[in-house]
Amino acid sequence: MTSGLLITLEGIEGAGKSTVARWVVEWLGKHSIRAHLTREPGGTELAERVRRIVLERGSETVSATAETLLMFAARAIHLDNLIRPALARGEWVVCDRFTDATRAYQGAARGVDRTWIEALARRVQGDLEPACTLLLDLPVPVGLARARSRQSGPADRFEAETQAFFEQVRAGYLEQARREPRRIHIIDAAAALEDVQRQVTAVLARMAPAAEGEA
Ligand code: T5A
Repeated sequence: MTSGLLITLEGIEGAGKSTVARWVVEWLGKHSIRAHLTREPGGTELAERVRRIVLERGSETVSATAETLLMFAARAIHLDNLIRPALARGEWVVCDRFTDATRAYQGAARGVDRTWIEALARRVQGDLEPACTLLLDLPVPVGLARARSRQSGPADRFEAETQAFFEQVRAGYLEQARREPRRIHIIDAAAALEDVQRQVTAVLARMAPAAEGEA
């Protein structure tokens, strides 16, 4: 049996990751590829509990170091219990955020040492890397306006951050895309949803042989 592929979606708040991730799973299904939709931090019952811990705004300080360790703890649980088993069964996994988020948020924006992040990534992931990453890129004010327009409860620890913080996150993502242009595909996410879907289709069609010629 061939092993499945891991596709990740990245971007700042409100870029449209969740919307596009759902659409990617549907698109793959139409091309006879069974894919799991999941997210980070979270994705399994235990990892979702870690998500609540790392996102909630409580009275205690959560340092950038603690935040990084919690992200990788959730990732290790997610990999062991959902991602690796699915890939081993030959299924695809579509994940809303993965290690590039740690590089952008904890690395570029919080200033956590890049070498340490890469060492943790190697420890937790081994040689598993996404086959393809869709970086939904858009100006920060546009993303924040979209995110705020559909926000229901109080802001979490990240949603409460400043525009300057998210500019650093965006710059971190774009820098990562420059480092890995073959894996990370920059999608213009400020465009209308249909246009975003067209851009994503062009990438997916190169990965899913059954859909050749559709791009
Ligand atoms: N985090 C995560 C880290 O710091 N380090 C890590 O390692 C990881 C894994 C939670 C937080 O965790 C941090 C980063 C995050 O702050 P999250 O749950 O993914 O991560 O949270 P958000 O990014 O806040 O998710 P959002 O729901 O805000 O953003 P999405 O998923 O990008 O946006 P989506 O799809 O919900 O769309 C937002 C709105 O825009 C509309 C949608 O309909 C929706 O209303 N929309 C569009 N409108 C116009 N045109 C388009 N093209 C549109 N696409 C979507």
